[in-house]
Amino acid sequence: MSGRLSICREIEAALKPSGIVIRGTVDFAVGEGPLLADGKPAASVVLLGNAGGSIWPAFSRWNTRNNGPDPLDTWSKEIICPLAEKIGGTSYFPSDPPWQPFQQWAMRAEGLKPSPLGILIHPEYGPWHGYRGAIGFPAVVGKSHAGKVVTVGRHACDVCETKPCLTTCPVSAICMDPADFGVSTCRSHLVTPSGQGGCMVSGCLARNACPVGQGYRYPKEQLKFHMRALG
Ligand code: B12
Ligand code: SF4
Ligand code: SF4
Repeated sequence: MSGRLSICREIEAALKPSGIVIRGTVDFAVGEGPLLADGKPAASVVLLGNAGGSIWPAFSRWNTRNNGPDPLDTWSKEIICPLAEKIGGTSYFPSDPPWQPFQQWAMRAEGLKPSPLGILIHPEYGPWHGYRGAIGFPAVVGKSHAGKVVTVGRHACDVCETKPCLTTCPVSAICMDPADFGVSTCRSHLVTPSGQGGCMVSGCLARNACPVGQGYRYPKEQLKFHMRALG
C-alpha cells in the first residue's frame, strides 16, 4: 500500500463531492480485523460516514433519479465500492449482513461512547452523525486521521445533568441502558396518528431533545427520510 497519509488524502479527495467524510481509522491486532476480499484479516479499516447533514445535498440530488429499494445504502455503495477497488482495499457496509461492528469500530476510532439513545454521541456532532461504510487494508493505516478523540471522563452524556433524551419520548422507549432501547414500543407508536404527526415528521423527539451538536441537526427532509426507514 502506498503511504498511509496519501491513502487517507486520496479517500478524502475522492469522497469530497459526496459529503462522506473520514470518521477515523482502526488498527487491529493480528487476526482481529474483518476479512479482506482475499480471505485474510484486515490490518486496519478507515471508517466513513456523515457529520451532521453533510451527505444530504449529494444524496438527495441522486435520489430524485432513483426508484430502487434502500437508496442510501445503494448510493453509498456506488461511491465507496469503486474507490475501495481503485486503492486496493475491501469495502464494508453497516447494513450488510453479517453486520460488522461499526459502533465498536467508531468507539475505537474516535473515542466515542454510546448515549442512552443507543447511538454514539460525538462531542461536536452530538447524536447527528452516522456511518456509510468502511474500507479495509492489509497494512496498518495508523492514526493520522483518527478524528476528534474525546476524553472518556468528559463524555457528553456523563456531564449532561438533565438528560432530556430520557424524558422526551412519548412512550418511554429510551432508558439509561443503550442496549435496552424499546424497538417494538417505538415502532408501535410511530404507526399511530400521534406518531405519524410527531416523530415521523420532525424526527425522533428524544434525539431532537439532546442539547449536544444542535448545529449539526439533520435537515427536515433527512429526518423524515430516516424515520420512514425506521417506522
Ligand atoms: C440492527 C440495527 C438497528 C435496529 C435495532 C437497533 C437496536 N437498538 O437494537 C433498528 C432498525 C431498530 C435500528 C434503529 C436505529 N438505528 Co440502527 N443499526 C442497526 C445495525 C444495522 C446493526 C446493529 C448491530 O446489532 N450490530 C452488530 C454488532 C456486532 O455491532 P457493534 O458495533 O458491536 O454494535 C453494538 C455495540 O455498539 C453494542 N454496544 C452498545 N453499547 C455498548 C457499550 C460498550 C462499551 C460496548 C463494547 C458495546 C456496546 O450494541 C450495539 C448493537 O448490538 C447498525 C449498523 C452496524 N453494522 O452496527 C445500525 C446503527 C447502529 N443504527 C444507527 C442509527 C442512526 C439508528 C437510528 C437512529 C436510525 C433512525 N431511523 O433514525 C435508529 C435508532 C435506534 C436506537 N435508539 O437504537 C447507526 C448509529 C450511528 C451512531 N451515531 O452511533 C448505525 C451504526 C448505522 C449507521 N449506518 O450509522 N438500528
Ligand atoms: S440528552 Fe444528554 S444524556 Fe441524552 S444523549 Fe444527549 S448528552 Fe447524552
Ligand atoms: S422515534 Fe419517537 S417513539 Fe421512537 S424512541 Fe424516538 S421519541 Fe420515542
